[in-house]
Amino acid sequence: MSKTAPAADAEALDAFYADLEANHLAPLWPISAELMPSAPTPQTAPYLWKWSMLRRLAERAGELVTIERGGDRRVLSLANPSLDGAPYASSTLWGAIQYLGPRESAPGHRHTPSAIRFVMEGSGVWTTVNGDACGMFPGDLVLTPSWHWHDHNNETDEPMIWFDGLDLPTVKALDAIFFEPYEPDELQEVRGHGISERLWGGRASRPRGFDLPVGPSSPLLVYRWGDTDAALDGLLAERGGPHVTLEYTNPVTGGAVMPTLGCEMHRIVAGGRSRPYRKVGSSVYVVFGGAGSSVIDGQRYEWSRGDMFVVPSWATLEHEVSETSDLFCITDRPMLEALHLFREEWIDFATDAPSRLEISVVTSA
Ligand code: 1HN
Repeated sequence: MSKTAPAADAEALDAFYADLEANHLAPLWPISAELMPSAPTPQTAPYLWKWSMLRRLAERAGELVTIERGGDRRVLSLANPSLDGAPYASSTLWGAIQYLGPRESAPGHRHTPSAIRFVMEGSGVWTTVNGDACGMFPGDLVLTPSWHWHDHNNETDEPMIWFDGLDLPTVKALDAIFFEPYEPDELQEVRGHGISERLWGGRASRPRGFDLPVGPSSPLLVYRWGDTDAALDGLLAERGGPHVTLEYTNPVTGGAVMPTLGCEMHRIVAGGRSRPYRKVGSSVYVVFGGAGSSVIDGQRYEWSRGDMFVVPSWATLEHEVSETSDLFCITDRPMLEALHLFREEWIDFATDAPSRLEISVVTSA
């Protein structure tokens, strides 16, 4: 069958297309191939930010910019240059670094986007989540789920820097953003310190005899680096490497920590290489330790501690490390799984694709 419907003369067709446009209608046939590619063709491109640059500019923000009501947070977002100036790491994920100076606090608020904090530097800041003051130390993951009150409070004499990951671009695309400042005080009243950890932080245990509100997100708000580290060691001891992955889970469901955001930690042993892999959905990686490189759709990105990089949907990903390396990442996978849109595959280059021959090194300021 012809793509342009019944044959017509050029003049009549031009008039018809003009008429369509004037009436805010768009014919599918000229754009169907672009709308329906055989596999995802994301706007999001890979990109890598170096820690030395992130650290330097976060510190400068600390010197130059105070935290006021309204602005609320000293946050530098990873603005992927492929996204037309949007302050987003990928089309679905927000990634940023946040700097909180000595004796500073970031006032309480809540919003419908869900967030995670992954601590890069400094020790002892409290993020209070619905009245539960959660201590933050390097390598810890702290959750601030959708519509939970949260403030950050640095009672130490050192600055603190962490990675912020949010589902904000997705919630924005769904026109579902709500925000509310905590009032009248800047900081919440603290009900206690580490409440969620005492209730839910045991190994494979569930509290009985407590009045436990159950929501869609993990009731455990903090995942300590010591536990993550030990779990990765356990996986390596069991399987021998070179690459092990854990997903942080909601202890109630065993599923993702939040409905919209998944969190993972990858450990790749020195000299090791991961199997080439791709999945639907994007990820933002944070190098917590080690040094190595990742080949993303044929381009090599070299990284070391603190660097952050974006892996787009359906991009082929392969890590190669010189030192044993720990890569934290956030993903939109829980959303894709909930919608039955998730796919993943491991790629055997020997038989599947010849394209790996062309690898260029990307360096980034
Ligand atoms: C936010 O509330 C925080 O609470 C961090 O620390 C980053 C990015 C966009 C919107 C809200 C925070 C954020 C954010």
